Amino acid sequence: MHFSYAIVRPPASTFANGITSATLGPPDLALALEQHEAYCEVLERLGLSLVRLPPDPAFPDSTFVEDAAIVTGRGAILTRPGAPSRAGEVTAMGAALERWFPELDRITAPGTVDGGDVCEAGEHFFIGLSHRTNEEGAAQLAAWLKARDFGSSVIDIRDVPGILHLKTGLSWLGGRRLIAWPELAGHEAFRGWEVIQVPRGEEYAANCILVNGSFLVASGFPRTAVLLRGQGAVIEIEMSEYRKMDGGLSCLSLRW
Ligand code: CIR
Repeated sequence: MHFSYAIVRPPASTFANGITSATLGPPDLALALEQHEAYCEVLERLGLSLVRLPPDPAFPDSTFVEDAAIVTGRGAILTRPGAPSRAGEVTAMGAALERWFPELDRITAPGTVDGGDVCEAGEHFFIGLSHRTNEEGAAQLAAWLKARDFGSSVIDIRDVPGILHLKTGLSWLGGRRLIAWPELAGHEAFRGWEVIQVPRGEEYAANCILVNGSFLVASGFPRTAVLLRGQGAVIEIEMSEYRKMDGGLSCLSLRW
């Protein structure tokens, strides 16, 4: 899908208080802001108009805008994030999206969904069942997608060590191609798909995005960059401060 818009939100002063399992030390806010701006410039260079939400110190993880909503070519739905500290992020996201999507739907209790668990692959969506997205949430989303003529399949990642969201370990490369962690690559949901395995030691780079013909990938993962270059243009983006907070490249923007 061709993207025209993206919502972004810089990290707030409280960024280091967000949830993380990483042991890479606290993020440097000034550097995180610099990296965020560089990320935004890449999106603008690729033709997207950015909707920039103001940083909100009440929500340390709110820079990860992708988790609060799912936007498709056939409508948008607000999620119900699985981490209690992130639930309120949906309010600002709803206010921002309403202008483009007046009929905004939402995941309702007891369902929970984090957008990071939802991997769009053209007409099909892979939905991760994780410690953030529960069965009820996944079922609500699958029904919502079906009503819009999208297919979906659910992938249980709850027992995969080290994976926060499905998209931590899976990205769509266009067509019927995916890139995935080796642990996920053999899943039955990928029958009929070509799955490129991210090289061992470069797992973080499996979270990449295809934006208007270019692959955006975290810098510092040369073997993955070579694999992606075989598929199209590659733009590397420094993500070090977001990685410290378990954040992947995709979650810094919500694109449509
Ligand atoms: C969290 O644990 O919720 C945040 N610190 C990181 C969220 C990253 N989001 C994503 O990968 N989609």
